Amino acid sequence: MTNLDYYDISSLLTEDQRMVRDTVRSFVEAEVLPIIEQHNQAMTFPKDLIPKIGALGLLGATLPEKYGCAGMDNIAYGLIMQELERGDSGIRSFASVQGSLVMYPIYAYGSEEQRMKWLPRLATGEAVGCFGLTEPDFGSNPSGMITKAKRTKNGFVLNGAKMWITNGSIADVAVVWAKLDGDDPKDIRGFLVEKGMKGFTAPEMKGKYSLRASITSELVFQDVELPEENLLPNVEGLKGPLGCLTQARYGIAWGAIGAAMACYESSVEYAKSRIQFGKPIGGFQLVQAKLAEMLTEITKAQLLAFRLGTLKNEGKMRPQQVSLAKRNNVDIALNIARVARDIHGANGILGEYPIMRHMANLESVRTYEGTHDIHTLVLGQDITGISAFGD
Ligand code: TGC
Ligand code: FAD
Repeated sequence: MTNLDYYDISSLLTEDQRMVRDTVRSFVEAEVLPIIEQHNQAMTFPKDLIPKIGALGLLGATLPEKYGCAGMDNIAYGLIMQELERGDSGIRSFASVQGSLVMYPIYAYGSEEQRMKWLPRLATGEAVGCFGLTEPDFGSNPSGMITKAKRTKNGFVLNGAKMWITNGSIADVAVVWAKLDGDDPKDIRGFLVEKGMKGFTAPEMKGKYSLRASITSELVFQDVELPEENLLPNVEGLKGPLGCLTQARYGIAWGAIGAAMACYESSVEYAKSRIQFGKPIGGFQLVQAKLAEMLTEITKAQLLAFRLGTLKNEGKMRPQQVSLAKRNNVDIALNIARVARDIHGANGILGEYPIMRHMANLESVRTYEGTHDIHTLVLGQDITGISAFGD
């Protein structure tokens, strides 16, 4: 493990944080790694893991104990994401969506009744949630969304469609963002759409080469009637969904390090044992340079995530800092996965090694939660004060 903690970040962690990390690591080794490749090949999500992840307190882990959550700090939460994604990005995605994109908005923008109704069940995994922001024609630019809610005598009627929704077809509750009455981004509101509501369907999307052990669905709303109490009352405008994305992107900045660590670990082991030209390939300078580069980038990403977590714990973290970390850490993880594939030679394309699965997963991670280039432009705006978006 020393190699994967080159700057001894462990010594900066509290005992509780180390315990959380090690517990999740053991869980992933015992419960995720033995089954994940099978699910990846079959394109199925290991639903049996949901109650186990819930029982460990990993869902909505930073939210208060009053709602059945673990009340952890943000570094512990980051370490959870790192260790889950060391197993598979799909498992981390499940937990990210449930915690940061479903439980967080219910907690931050919901009524006390909504919190009490949903949070304890979402924390144990008894209920599953999904987050519907992206539409077929509005991905990077969610402000243009056309899903509409209209006010009626008893509440609202919802029409529209969302696409690329993680956990969609297994969700008991969908946090759905729609424009209420008007057509301006300030009209965007959050609604809780429940499984079984008339006019609501969630067909699963098939044929993915990435995040295959994760459920991705469409959400279709045809005159879905929602009672008044299913509106999230405490936020209006695009800052509602973007506020959730800040939470989830923070977790991804940590999670991507886990995928990179898995690829690096496998590469070191492979380089030490694979013999060519009469010696281990790890004895060749070109291979050593690749490993040195991987370790350097992982170490930089770990320091970045740790500092970001400290800022978040102090309430000082800015969304732009999250953009920098998500952008960098996913980028280096994907590059590391590609180099790892190269080091493994032909074996690198086999499911026997975790490389190709991580590499394919990271292609999605680079796109979702704001594409690499969208985060470049967020930083560009922060640096220059000039927005590259819109007119
Ligand atoms: P803009 O005018 O900049 O902002 C509108 C309002 O939002 C506020 N804001 C934020 N608030 C919190 N966190 C952030 N990160 C925020 N960014 C902006 C902003 O202050 C403003 O507030 P107010 O009070 O003035 O109204 O908005 P824009 O329309 O110019 O858009 C900016 C842009 C392009 C950065 C944004 O639209 C964006 O981030 N686009 C990317 C979309 C995206 O990330 N979608 C993700 C969908 S969910 C997903 O992918 C889940 S995958 C999960 C998994 O499986 O793990
Ligand atoms: P587009 O926005 O069409 O972008 C295409 C390309 O154009 C990208 O390279 C982008 O960077 C570039 N581009 C766009 N605008 C600009 C610009 N202004 N300047 C320069 N380049 C630009 N969404 C949800 O709401 N909930 C989920 O749970 C969810 N889960 C997902 C799971 C998976 C597996 C995937 C793949 C996606 C998921 N998404 C989810 C959707 C994801 O957030 C979007 O795919 C993402 O926001 C990008 O949107 P898009 O795919 O429509 O690409």
